Amino acid sequence: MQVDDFLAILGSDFYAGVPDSQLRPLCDTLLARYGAAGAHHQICANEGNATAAAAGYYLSTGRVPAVYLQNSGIGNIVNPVASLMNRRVYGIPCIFLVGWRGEPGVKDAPQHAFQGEVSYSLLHDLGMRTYIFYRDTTAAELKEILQDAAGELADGKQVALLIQKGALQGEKVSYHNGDTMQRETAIRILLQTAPAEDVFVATTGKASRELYEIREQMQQRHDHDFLLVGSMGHASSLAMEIARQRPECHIWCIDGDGAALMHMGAMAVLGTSGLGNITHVLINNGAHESVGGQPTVGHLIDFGRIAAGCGYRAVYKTSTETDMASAAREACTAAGPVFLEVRCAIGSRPDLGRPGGSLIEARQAFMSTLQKR
Ligand SMILES: Cc1ncc(C[n+]2csc(CCOP(=O)(O)OP(=O)(O)O)c2C)c(N)n1
Repeated sequence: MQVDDFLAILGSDFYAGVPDSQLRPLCDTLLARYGAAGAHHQICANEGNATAAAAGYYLSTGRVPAVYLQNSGIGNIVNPVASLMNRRVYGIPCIFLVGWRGEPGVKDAPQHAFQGEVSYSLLHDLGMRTYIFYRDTTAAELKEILQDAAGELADGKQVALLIQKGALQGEKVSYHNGDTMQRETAIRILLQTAPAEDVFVATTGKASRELYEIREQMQQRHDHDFLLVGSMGHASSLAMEIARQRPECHIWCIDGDGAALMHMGAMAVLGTSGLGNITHVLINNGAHESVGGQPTVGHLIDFGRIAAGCGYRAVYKTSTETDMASAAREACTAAGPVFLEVRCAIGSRPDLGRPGGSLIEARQAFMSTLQKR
């Protein structure tokens, strides 16, 4: 279905969410119509925040809001759905539009398999009447779904549409910022600068895929890298604990601005950890590049000052290849926790691959690297 028709039938006039590649036509259309932050649309730092923003909209207007998310974000909505919106609490109606990655029977990356399998039951267990929006759902069928949902919403309940891959269509928008360095270039410079024995933890999305491919190109093994293929926003916490348990290793955490914002409290805990052997590299393209490039607030805030305020002992910022190499060299010897912000363009190679092989084997290889030290 064309996204314009979908939105016309849905009829909500407030949308909050976190972008998703499968919901890209919806995200792009909302951005084109309403911008990233306003009275009709708000891109949020995480899906739980989006749920709370939707609740605020309902409280102020009495109208039913919609929240959009990839099913990976269901975990983030559990708390505000169960303890704020639920009918036994405040009874706040809301429509959840959930991109269905890892739908059983549809080929997808391993981190989506289990999440895809349990999405329907998780939404159901959260008390939401859940409808599947298929690739061939018609306008008449969507209207019927919404008629059925209206009773639930009027009763202060929430409903969900679990949206199949390819079910929404629309014009793709491409996003740009004023920066020029590619994220892949920045990651390559890091690998060329860091001593070979250093360990890397990389965030969800294309940063991990690029790290994997650069290792292939450099004919290096993958056993010094841990890729957070899922669990967006948690790379720095995982890296922090490796740094603490393995003080003889230097850990580089390659993070994204969207991911860091998603659980920004992690920076306060890492920054005050006193760990000397960790460098938190924030690739800041001001966008959710991996799912289409929709904006974050990453270019509207000062991460360096936030990091300094959170206790990081050294803070660097770069946007050029030359600066990047010298900042990375300094980070190798500075007492940590070190924070290195790297301003990057929005973009990636169209032929970027995905890590091959078993994730369990990758985990075992990584653990042996840590245990050998
Ligand atoms: C909890 C959760 N919400 C949403 C997603 C979908 N998702 C995967 S990568 C990504 C964007 C990450 O943005 P950023 O950290 O800025 O990195 P970039 O892609 O720009 O390199 C999103 C939204 C996810 N994997 N998990």
